[in-house]
Amino acid sequence: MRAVDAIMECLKAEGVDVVFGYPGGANLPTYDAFVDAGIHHVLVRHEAGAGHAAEGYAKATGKVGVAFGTSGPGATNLVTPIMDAMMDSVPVVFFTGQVRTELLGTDGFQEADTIGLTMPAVKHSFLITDPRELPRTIHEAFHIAGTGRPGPVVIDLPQDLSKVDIPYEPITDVHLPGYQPRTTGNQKQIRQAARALASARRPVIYAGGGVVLGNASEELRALVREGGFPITCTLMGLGAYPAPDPQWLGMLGMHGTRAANYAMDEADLICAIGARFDDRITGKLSEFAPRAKFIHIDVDPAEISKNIPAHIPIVGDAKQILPRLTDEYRALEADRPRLDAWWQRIRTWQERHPLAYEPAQDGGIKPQSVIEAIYTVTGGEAIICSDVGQHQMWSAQYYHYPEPRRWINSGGLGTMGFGLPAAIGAQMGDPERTTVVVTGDGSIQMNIQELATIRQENLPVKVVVLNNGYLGMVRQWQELFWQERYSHVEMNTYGGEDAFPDFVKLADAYGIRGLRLTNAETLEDDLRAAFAAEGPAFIDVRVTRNEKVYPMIAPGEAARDMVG
Ligand SMILES: Cc1ncc(C[n+]2csc(CCOP(=O)(O)OP(=O)(O)O)c2C)c(N)n1
Repeated sequence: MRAVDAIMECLKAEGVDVVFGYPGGANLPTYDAFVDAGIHHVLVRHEAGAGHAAEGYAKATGKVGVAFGTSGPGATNLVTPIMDAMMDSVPVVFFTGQVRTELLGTDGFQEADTIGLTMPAVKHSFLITDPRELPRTIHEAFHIAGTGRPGPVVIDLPQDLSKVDIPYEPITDVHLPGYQPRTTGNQKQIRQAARALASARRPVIYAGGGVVLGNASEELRALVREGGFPITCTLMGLGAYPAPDPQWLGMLGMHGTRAANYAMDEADLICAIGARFDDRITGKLSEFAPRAKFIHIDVDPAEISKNIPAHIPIVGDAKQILPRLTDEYRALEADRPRLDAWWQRIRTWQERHPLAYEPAQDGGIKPQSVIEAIYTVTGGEAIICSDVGQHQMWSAQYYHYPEPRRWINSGGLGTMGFGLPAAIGAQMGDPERTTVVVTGDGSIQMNIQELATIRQENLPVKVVVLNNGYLGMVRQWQELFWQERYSHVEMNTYGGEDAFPDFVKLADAYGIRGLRLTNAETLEDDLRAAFAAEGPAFIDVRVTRNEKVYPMIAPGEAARDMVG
């Protein structure tokens, strides 16, 4: 069988039902194989779209996403999603075409050193030199991408090798002696952690994206409820614990709630699960949680004590460790009233500092109110795919995620242009659920061409642009930290009729229903109608222009010094 046909067989054996990609000279043989493969291939309009769509699919389903691109510019266009998948631990296998082997290293047409270019951004990569190795390599790639700490794997396939005939047999067992993720966790350390939790007076559970990736949300809930602990999640962890819930403090970090950040500041014990103490969480590291001891549970040993020294490290899979931690804790029969004073303190912060914003004076639409309206209209049941900027932070603050995998965003790399293609993947992975893109007028223009993909696949994705005419998040920083010296952040001058592009017309050009919302009073009804109509929709919401995301830990400051 041709090597390229073997690729298709391997994909089917891995249970792949949809892939995203873009053809070119170097991967032409692979595209020939798609003709007969019976695999749903989605033709995106830019390879970055393929990579982010594969990420969105993986984030929504928990399965391994797949993206294809050709050599040279196709592969370099995949570099951003590869890095994005690395930063957010997203399992994606990227297939790149490569020039013929005799041309390797000659600066041949459309040649790029894909393995070299992506080396620091992958979990693993393979350059195929013997096509007979291809099937095994593909199964190994899926195994590596999806197990342990998930991540991107690149398979670079020279064009000539992809055309030869190879023997093909399905490979069911993958055995990689050098790759054995530790999953079970050390029982002694788990017991030690339970004891620490049982004696702490001001404990906080701090959950990250690892809980979502590890499908450990139920197990997290059990521990939090058993101990009556306060819980906060990172941006990546939203939905790991249901919001709103009395034990939920809201998100922590730069734009987290005061209650969550103050609780971390005063905690005597922090139990971090699948979280990496990112600088957006800790603020000034030397002043982060100065009174706390740390339990750190993570499947990746390299994360433990990377930023914060862990007193009780536990390497392993949260799904396996948390039930054992809960059992050990239960056996200790800790007395609950021990936490009464702590909860009283937390409740005071919550009452004093709820998430809130000023209503608009002039009848304009506040961006936060758009997120609240989306929450109401979708009953909290949608998948929200956000881009990067203020709208992302408002989507994190004002939409209350009841379940994991409903909140899809580029957390680590912070990639503008992520939201729309990610929604393509999410919608295909979970077709029954309403998928909403919340984006900004800046971010949407980074991958707006994927509207054509949405049209072609007839996906009922709803795109909501919080159009403030600015690169709002950058504007906010210039306003707060650069003495209002606004440098290149104004995207258009709406207020008059000269707003550009005209998103409604643009949507129309792509064959998608476009509408503009300017009336705060009818906002919710307008959104309800737009969401209820069949098919995709592109909704340009003109929001108040100078709004800021609050509260905020200023860069380099300590959490207790939050502003706003
Ligand atoms: C690819 C990329 N380039 C630049 C940035 C830096 N950046 C972060 S937020 C932001 C502004 C985003 O503006 P917009 O999408 O309009 O959203 P808003 O903040 O106004 O809600 C920029 C430029 C980025 N995150 N990604």
